[in-house]
Amino acid sequence: FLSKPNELGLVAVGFSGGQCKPGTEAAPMALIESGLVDQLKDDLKYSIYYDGKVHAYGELMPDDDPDYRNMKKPRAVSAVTKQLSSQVYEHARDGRFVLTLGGDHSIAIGTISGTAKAIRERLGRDMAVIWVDAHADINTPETSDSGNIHGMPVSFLTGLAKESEDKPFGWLKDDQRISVSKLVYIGLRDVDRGEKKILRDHGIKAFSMHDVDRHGIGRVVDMALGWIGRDTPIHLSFDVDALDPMWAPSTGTPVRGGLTLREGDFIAECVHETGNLVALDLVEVNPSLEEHGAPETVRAGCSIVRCALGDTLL
Ligand code: NNH
Ligand code: MN
Ligand code: MN
Ligand code: MN
Repeated sequence: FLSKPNELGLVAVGFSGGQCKPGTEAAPMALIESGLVDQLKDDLKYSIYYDGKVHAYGELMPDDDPDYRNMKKPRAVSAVTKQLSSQVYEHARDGRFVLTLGGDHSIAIGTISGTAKAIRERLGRDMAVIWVDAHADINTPETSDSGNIHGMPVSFLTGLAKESEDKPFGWLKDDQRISVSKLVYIGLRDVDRGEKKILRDHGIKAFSMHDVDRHGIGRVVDMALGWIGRDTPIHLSFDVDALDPMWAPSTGTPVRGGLTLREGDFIAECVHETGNLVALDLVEVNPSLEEHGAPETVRAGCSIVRCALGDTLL
C-alpha cells in the first residue's frame, strides 16, 4: 500500500560538494556499470524509471561560494539538494520506490525532504528514517569542526538547524522535515562531541557498534524497527562507511570496527521485509580512494541495494 510494489524511480547523483575529497561523483556510474540496474530489472523484476543520466547539476553551481555560518560550499549544496528534493518528490508522489545513488551524504537533505513531503501528501503520514552510518551527520553549522555539509544533513532535516528563506537551505519547509522521534541510527562509532550532546538532549534513538556487539545485529534491528512502530513508511539512508573498511575501504572517512557486509545486508533485508520501505540512499562510495579496494566497495554497495529491494539468500 505504501508504493507501487514494482515501480522504482532511480536518481543518480554525481555530487561530492558536501565534503572535500573528489571522487564520490563517480560512484553512481561505477554502481550502474557493475550491473546494479540490470539486476534490479532482470532478477528483481522492477520497472525502472530512470532518465539515463548522472546528474552533476553543473548549471546550478554558483561562481562564488564563500563559507557561510562555517559551512563549506553552502550555496552549491543548497541548490543541488533543492533540485534533488523535487526529483525525488516527483517519483515518490507517483507512488514509486525511490533509489538514489550518491554522491556524498549531503544529498540526503534532498532525498529525505522529497520523500517526507510526498509521503505526507499521499498517505497523510510522517515518515521514519533509518540512518546507517559510522557517523551521526547531525552537526549544526555551529557544532561542526569540519564545516563539511555531509556531516550536517540530519540537523537541517529535523529542523535543529534552520535558515531564513533567502539563505542556503532556507528553501526547506516543515512539510519536508522529519521528527527527531522518528529517526533511528545504526552503526555509529565516530560521533563528534557536539553531536553526542544533540543526541542526548533530544532523546534520539541510536544503536552504536557497542550495541551491535552487545545484542547482535538481529536484536538491534528488531529494536530499531520496534522504535519506529508498525506500518510507518521508512526511508533508509545507508552510508557505505557504516561497513567496516575491510568491506568498504573506498570511502572518504573510513572508521575501523564497523559492520560486516553480512550485517549491512541483514539490516537492508529486514527493512525490506517490513514492507514499509519507500526510499533508499546509497552514499559515500568513492572509487578514487583506496583504488585497489574500489571494486570491492562497489560490490558491497550493490549488495546493500539488492537486499533492500528484496533479494533473498534462498
Ligand atoms: N562528523 C564529521 C563531520 O562533521 C565527519 C562526517 N563524515 C561522514 N559522515 N562521513 O557520514 O565532518
Ligand atoms: Mn554519512
Ligand atoms: Mn559516515
Ligand atoms: Mn519481497
